[in-house]
Amino acid sequence: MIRRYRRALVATALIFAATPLLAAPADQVRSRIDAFRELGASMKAVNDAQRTAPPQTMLIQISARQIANAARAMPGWFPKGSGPESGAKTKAKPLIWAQPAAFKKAQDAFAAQAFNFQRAANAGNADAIRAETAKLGATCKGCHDQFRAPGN
Ligand code: ASC
Repeated sequence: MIRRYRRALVATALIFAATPLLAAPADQVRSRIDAFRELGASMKAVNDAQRTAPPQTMLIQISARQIANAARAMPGWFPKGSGPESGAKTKAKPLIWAQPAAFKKAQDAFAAQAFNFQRAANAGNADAIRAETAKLGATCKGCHDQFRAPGN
């Protein structure tokens, strides 16, 4: 039974495996920009939620989860070929693909801090949340300074 369909199964598996490679660079850039826009909205929510008295801890916790999920997914947001050489309009610098170890280090720093931040958010201490938020913003900036062309 399986034997009969093996060829079709293998072909289907290959198509699925190759799907990221088949996505057009313009679509990859679009998805990346959308994902970072969402991440920026979560960061804004975190900052806004701390401007009220008392701070809106539950909103911070929900945003922290979104930020942590973005950090987990982010390594997949920069497929080879989705840089400016694709012709798509992107602020992602070629350095991302030229120095993958340095880029990974910056992404890992963000992810580690996203998880620290989430832990602080869930613990609910306003001062600790504030301190971890500042550190989180610094890891965003660390990556932008090195790997993102200036401007909004
Ligand atoms: C944020 C955000 C960033 C960083 C950066 C820190 O809240 O969206 O990209 O902090 O502005 O300098």
